[in-house]
Amino acid sequence: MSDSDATLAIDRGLAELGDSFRSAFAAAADEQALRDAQAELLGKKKGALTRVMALMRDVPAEERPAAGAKVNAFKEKVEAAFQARLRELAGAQRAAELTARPYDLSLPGRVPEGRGHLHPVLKTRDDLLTIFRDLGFDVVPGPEVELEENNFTKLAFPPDHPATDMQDTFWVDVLDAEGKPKDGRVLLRTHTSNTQIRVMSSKKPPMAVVSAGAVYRRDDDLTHSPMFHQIEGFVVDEDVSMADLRGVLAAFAEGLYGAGTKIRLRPSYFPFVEPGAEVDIACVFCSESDGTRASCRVCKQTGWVEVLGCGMIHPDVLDHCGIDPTRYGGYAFGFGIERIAMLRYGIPSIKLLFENDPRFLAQF
Ligand code: FA5
Repeated sequence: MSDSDATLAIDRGLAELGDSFRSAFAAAADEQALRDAQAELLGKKKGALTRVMALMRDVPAEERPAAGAKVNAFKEKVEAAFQARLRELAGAQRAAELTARPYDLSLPGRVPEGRGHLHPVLKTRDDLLTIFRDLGFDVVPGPEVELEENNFTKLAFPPDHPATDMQDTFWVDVLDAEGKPKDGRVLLRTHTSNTQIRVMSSKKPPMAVVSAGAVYRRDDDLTHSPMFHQIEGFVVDEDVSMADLRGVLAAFAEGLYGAGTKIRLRPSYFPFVEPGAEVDIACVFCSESDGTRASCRVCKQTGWVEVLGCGMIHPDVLDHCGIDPTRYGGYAFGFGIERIAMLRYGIPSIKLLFENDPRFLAQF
C-alpha cells in the first residue's frame, strides 16, 4: 500500500525544511532574532513547519501514527536546537557583561555641586607668608612633635620655669625597640619658636626665616583652642637692631591691613628674647588714623589689638645654637594665625574655625 498524498506532502515539506533551521538559529545574534527565526517555523499562521503539520488533518488514520512520529521528531529537533542556541546567546551576553568596563563612558557627567577652597586659617597663613616672602624671608617647615630641648630648654626656659605653665601641652612617650621609654622628653610643640633652634643650629648667619604650622596648648575658650597655628619669623646677622624689627613689623601690618596701619610695641617677657615686646595693631574696625577712637568690642574699647610677641634673640639662645653672640645678634617674632583670621573676617569665636560646618566655611 502506497502512502497517501497528504503523507507524501508532509515528507516533502519536512525534506524541504531539512536542516535550514540550524543555520537560521545560528545566524540569530540575540534572543529576539532567535525567537523571530523560530516564529518563521512555528508561527501560528505562517510558520513553515506549522503549515506542514496542518497537513496531518488529511492523513488517513492508518498512516497517522507514522506521520505524526516523523513530524514530532522534527519538532523536537527544532526545539532542541532552539534551546541550545538560546543558552549560547545567554552565556555570551553574561560573559560580555562580566568583561565589560565597570562604568559607562557614554553616560552624561555630573555637574560638581560647588568648588572647594582653602580653609580660612590656611588662606590667611598663605597670605601672611607671602608678605614675609616679599620682604626677603625664606619659608621653612618645622616638626609638630618636638624634643623638650628645642621647645623649651634651648629657648632658655629653665626646667619648671613658671613660663612653661602658660604653655602646658601634651607629652608623648617615645619607646625604644623593647618598649622602654627613650631618653629625652618629647612633646607636641607649644609654639613655632622651636624652628628658631632647629634652623639656627644648622645654618650659618646671615639668615631671615619664617615658619608656619600647628601648635598645641592646654587652652580652651572663645579665643583659645588646644590646637592652633602660629607663624614664627627671625633674622640673625651682624648689626641687627630693634629698629630693624620694628620696621619689618610695620611693613607686615601695612601688608595685612593697608598703608598707614599703625603698630605699637609694649615691653613684655619671653625667656628667649631680651628685650621682649608685645605688638599691637591699631584696631581695623574702629580706630581713626591717630588710633584714638577706641569704640568697639574687638579692641575692648582700647583702639589697639594685640597680635604678636617679639624681641631681640637672647645671647644665651644664640650660644645654645653655636652662634657667636659677640659677633651676631638677631630678632624674632611669633603670632597666632587664627587671631589674625578672626580679626580679618570678623569671626567671634575660634571654635567656628574648627567645627568645620560647611555653612560657615562657605562664607570665605
Ligand atoms: C609665643 O608663643 C611666643 N613663642 C611668640 C614669640 C616668638 C615671642 C618670638 C618672642 C619671639 P604667646 O604665648 O604669646 O607667644 O603666643 C603668641 C600668639 O599665639 C598669641 O598672641 C595668640 O595670638 C596666639 N595664641 C596663643 N595661645 C593660643 C591658643 N590657645 N589658641 C589660639 N591662639 C593662641
